Amino acid sequence: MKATAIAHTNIALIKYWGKRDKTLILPANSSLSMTLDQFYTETTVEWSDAFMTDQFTLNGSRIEDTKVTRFLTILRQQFGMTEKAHVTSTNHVPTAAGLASSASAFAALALAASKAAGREDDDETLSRLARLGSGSASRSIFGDFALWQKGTDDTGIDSYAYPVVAPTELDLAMVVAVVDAGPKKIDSRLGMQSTVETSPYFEAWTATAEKDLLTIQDAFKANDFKIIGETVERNALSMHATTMAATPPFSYLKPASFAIMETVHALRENGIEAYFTMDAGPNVKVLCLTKDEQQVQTALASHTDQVYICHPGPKARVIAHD
Ligand code: 2P0
Repeated sequence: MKATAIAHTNIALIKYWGKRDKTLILPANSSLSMTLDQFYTETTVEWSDAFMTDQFTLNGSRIEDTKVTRFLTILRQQFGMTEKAHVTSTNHVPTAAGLASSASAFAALALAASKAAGREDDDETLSRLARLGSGSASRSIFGDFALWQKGTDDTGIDSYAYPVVAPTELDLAMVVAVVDAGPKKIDSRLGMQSTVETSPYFEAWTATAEKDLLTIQDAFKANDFKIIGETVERNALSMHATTMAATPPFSYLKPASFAIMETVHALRENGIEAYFTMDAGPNVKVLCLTKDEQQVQTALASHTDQVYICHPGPKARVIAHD
């Protein structure tokens, strides 16, 4: 009753921002992501009726994590089990870089928990399970590029991710610039909720995101990197605009984030196709072609000494089981 799984982080090119159901983690809009090769979580789950309580150890320290506790309860319901779990996770990300992600964490946990329970869940089922832990985790079940369809059913049965064919003629890279000096970020779950409840731009955001998703899928098929990049950048800024109009207003972006955005624009003016995106924190991720990745890295290195070149990464996988 024990298994170990690895899942990689993913970065949304078209963002998930806002839920239509908080309990089932059903999104207001569909999203599309790239899984990264560099950053991942490795998680071991053991189920046993000899355990009195669930236990969670992260990076070597025992901790209480309400999201993990809640998720284990959901998994027991889904699996029809009563056993408690001991969970051990290690995040393989640079320390204190703000890159540890609930996406890789809950995807690895869902897969390890399922395998340890002796199940053979398919990827669609695993994606739905991971979604119940954290929305973006639904996409980390898959490698390369994944689309999380929002679904329309109230039960969540049709809200899961699936793989998207990568642009066949483009070798994409994502260069991550870490800007993590500021105070603790606003939790993405709370930030999202505040946006849904108070931002007058929220409705416009969901409509825009659905359009951006169609645009980027067409651009993937057409191998049109300019359209892909412009859509990614516009979508990210649209998401961040919703937070600035919330009550109280807030932003995840810092002066250093804006400085890096300027650098990305300067790269484009010099003929290097590079486009930025930002999530629930100040780090900036820059989408470019692999032929330009070194030049992008050099440009970003003038802002921070933590710059990582990433490529499309593998799908979640079991690496050991009883
Ligand atoms: C995304 N983010 O699509 C978006 C863009 C942050 C900005 O998914 O409440 O941790 O656990 O479903 O997945 C971060 O939110 O939120 C996120 P929950 P999650 O990647």
